[in-house]
Amino acid sequence: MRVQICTPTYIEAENIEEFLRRARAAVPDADILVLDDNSPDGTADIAERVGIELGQIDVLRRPEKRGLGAAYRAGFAIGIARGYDVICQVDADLSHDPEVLPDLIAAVAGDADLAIGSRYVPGGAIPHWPKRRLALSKYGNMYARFMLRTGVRDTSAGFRAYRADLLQAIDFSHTRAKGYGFQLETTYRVARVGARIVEIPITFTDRVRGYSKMSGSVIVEEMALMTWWGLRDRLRRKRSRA
Ligand SMILES: Nc1nc2c(ncn2[C@@H]2O[C@H](COP(=O)(O)OP(=O)(O)O)[C@@H](O)[C@H]2O)c(=O)[nH]1
Ligand SMILES: [Mg+2]
Repeated sequence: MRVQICTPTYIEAENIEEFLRRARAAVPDADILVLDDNSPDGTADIAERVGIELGQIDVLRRPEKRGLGAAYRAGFAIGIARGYDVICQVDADLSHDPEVLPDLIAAVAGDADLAIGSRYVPGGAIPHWPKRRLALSKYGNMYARFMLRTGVRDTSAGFRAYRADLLQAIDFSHTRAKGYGFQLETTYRVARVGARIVEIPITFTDRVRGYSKMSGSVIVEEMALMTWWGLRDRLRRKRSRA
């Protein structure tokens, strides 16, 4: 099975080297693709240097900061074109423990179509998040599950392994979320095609170095998309009953 790991970066110079070393050790056979949006702190240069040393690591240098959704769309398209069987996504800030990657990949090598590293299933945890961030994420995910009817507890998680076939089946390249809403949009599409999703509990460690790029506009986009899709589905169900 050929595996690709997609890692988006924006201003992760302090984290990218340790991330790549740990990821390389955790999944020695996988190819890693760093998706950098022209970070002004030289993240891409570090990734390239470490990549040459460790092997099987590519860096896609994107011209400007365009948001997580756009970075993933580019990375997944490369993964599909290169014919990988499994395509993973993981953050570079070490919030996602690269050592969990083999478990996510194993789930997809089994009978899952999508494996999510989940903070909100039993055994999952976020030990260090401030109360406000925790509440936002927790209630945001409850709202997502209610609106989108995915059955998934951690819809906004960015730690995942996909069967490449599934990404094609959900037509990922035509998703529209610019930012973090990409996770919601893909989960929503996966649930609608009836694919098998498993959630594997993870401990999400708050980043020790660098800063979060989550912003108010990200939250507004997520809320707007979820509400729009959820209401549209309810309207459609009502019409089809009438
Ligand atoms: N390429 C790219 N990566 C991004 C962008 N925004 C965030 N990231 C990366 O996406 C991952 C998650 O972002 P982070 O700021 O840690 O979000 P948080 O964990 O929700 O606080 C990290 O690896 C970031 O460097 C972006 O606009 N473009
Ligand atoms: Mg983070």
